[in-house]
Amino acid sequence: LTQIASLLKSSDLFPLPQSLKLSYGTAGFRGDATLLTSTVYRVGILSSLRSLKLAPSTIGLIITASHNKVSDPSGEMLSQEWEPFADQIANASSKEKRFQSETAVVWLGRDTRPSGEALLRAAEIGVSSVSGCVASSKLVLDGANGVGGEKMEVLKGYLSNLDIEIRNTGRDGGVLNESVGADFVQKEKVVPLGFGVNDVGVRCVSFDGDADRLVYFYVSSGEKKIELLDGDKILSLFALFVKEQLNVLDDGCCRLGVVQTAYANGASTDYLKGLGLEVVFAKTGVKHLHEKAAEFDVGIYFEANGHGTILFSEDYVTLLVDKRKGLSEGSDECNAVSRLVAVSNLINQAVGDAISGLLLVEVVLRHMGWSVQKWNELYKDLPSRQVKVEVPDRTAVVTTSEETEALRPLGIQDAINGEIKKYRRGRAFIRPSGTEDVVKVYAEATTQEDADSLGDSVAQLTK
Ligand code: NG1
Ligand code: ZN
Repeated sequence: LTQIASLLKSSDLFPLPQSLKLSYGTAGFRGDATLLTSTVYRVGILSSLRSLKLAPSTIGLIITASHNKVSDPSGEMLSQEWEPFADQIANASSKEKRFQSETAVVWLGRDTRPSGEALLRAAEIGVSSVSGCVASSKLVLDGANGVGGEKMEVLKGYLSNLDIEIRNTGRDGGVLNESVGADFVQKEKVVPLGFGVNDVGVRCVSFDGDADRLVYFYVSSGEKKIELLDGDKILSLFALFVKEQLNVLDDGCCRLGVVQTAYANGASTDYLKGLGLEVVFAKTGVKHLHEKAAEFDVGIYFEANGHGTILFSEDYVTLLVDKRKGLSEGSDECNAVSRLVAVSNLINQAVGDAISGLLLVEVVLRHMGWSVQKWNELYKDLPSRQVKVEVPDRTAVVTTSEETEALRPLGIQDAINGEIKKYRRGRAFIRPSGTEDVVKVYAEATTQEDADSLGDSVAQLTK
């Protein structure tokens, strides 16, 4: 069922153009390149299915000017028996797809036309939506015209296993953090400059200008809309991975905890609690999260905006290293210990940074065999809204230690609670900003309209 959901979700990225009827023809589908993205995506699905059917066999999919060919393991053209399926899938609306899956292997190729790249990406998404199979695809980095892009250019030379393209390095005259970077992407939920319709489905990551935060995203449809994988989702990915290793070790003595702020999306908190994790809340600002995370053997913290890291206590790392000595090389337990020790070495435990965060996300996705779309499905964010309110004196707002409730001005929390009650899964809070002369309002609910409306009414109360 999860796989059907994943397939349906990815098919939303590539709706069938209206009034288009395609036929496999003599050696593939022909058509205008702009109309073909949705077809190539469906051919990707077909290729995966063919590979599963003939498992363990590799299928080839070649995208060339006006012909998109599927070739069988022998290297010959797709068996004629399968051509009707090719037609059906190419013309299928979401509801009609059925499949089973194990592991598919599909090799993709393309010619040198500029449109080939976007088509290849569409095929890749089709291939990987059928099974756990992931074409190990390119990562595109938005460097926010800051220091991170430059450093990644250097690091790239050492990362032979990671295909990474770097944009917004600042060399082409772009301005630091202006319509680019993690803060812009997380707050506006649109593509940064330099990204657009040619990137649909591609795994993308934005650093902020000083490269201490990161958020992932992919272009979902249209030119600007994105699916955002924010700090909460990075935290969830890391927590799941660490927990998986601890489960292998059956290590009840390790205290694993995650730290979030009031800005964490409610869906992420539910997800983490659902994993059986201890979730604690800290005041906004890395130093507060860091302090709380340090109380655990393994403490993972992230702000929704992408600041965060994993902390390992010295004692726990020593315990792991000792434990490894008694384990046989290559055993599940030994591998789990090695992975945890490797994570403790890879991640920046001083304060967290975007580069080590990126490397760990990439490693964990590779380990899970997940595409960015699959990762995104861990949970679905509740719609949220943030409003900044200018007030004569922001220090008049005093909150509880976790910033979820306002203690002053007297009576304001009751009024906020009154608004919250009007919405399903409503949640809202106000707090004085630590960096700007404003009071910040956060609201979330089950629909964007509700979140907007709750945010606006709480902002009215705050004025
Ligand atoms: P303030 O202005 O206190 O909300 C902002 C961010 C913090 C943190 C700090 C310091 C939000 C809502 N707030 O703080 O998370 O990053 O800047 O850089 O993103
Ligand atoms: Zn920063």
